[in-house]
Amino acid sequence: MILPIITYPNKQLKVRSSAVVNFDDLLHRFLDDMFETMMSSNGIGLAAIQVANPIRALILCIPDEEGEQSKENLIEIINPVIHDPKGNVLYQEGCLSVPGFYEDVERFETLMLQYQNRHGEPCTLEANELLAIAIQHEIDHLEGKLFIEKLTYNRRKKFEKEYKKALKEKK
Ligand code: Y12
Ligand code: CO
Repeated sequence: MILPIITYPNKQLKVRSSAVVNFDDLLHRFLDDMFETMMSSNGIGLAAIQVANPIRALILCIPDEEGEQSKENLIEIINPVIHDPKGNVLYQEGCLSVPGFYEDVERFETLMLQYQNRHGEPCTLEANELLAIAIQHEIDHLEGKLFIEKLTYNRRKKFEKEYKKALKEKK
């Protein structure tokens, strides 16, 4: 089932998500719906709060060298914790909850991630490049933070003006 994606400035996006404790069928069906929703919107990452569920779950499906996304590359990440972040990198980010806007954001270049999979099993992964950036972007969602909050004052002002204009034109 494709779920509606909440968009900025909806206040729900500011909610801090809570830890997942039940790794049951309901969670599995919800993760399946998140995948369908993300793929139907051409996303590469989606946090549960973006579809109005404030739980610490996110999914990522990084495209391969040909730019193709396949379910084999889907990573379901629950209750994540970042360890050992290193380096800095600038990347132009976009977000399904801030449609139509892309901005350069600074992130750690590499990191280690501890998380649980859909069965509650502990997992570890080492991330770099786009995966590391996407993990940080999605974990920020779990804290109620959007990438636009990392912009400088002037860039944020410019964004707000353009976004408001785009919203008005949509109506
Ligand atoms: C690097 C930077 C950010 C992330 C987080 C995941 N972000 C996305 O998956 C963004 C997807 C996105 C897709 C769009 O296309 C459609 O909606 C059809 C899009 O375009 C518009 O809204 C017009 C914007 C963002 C991971 C890695
Ligand atoms: Co996002």
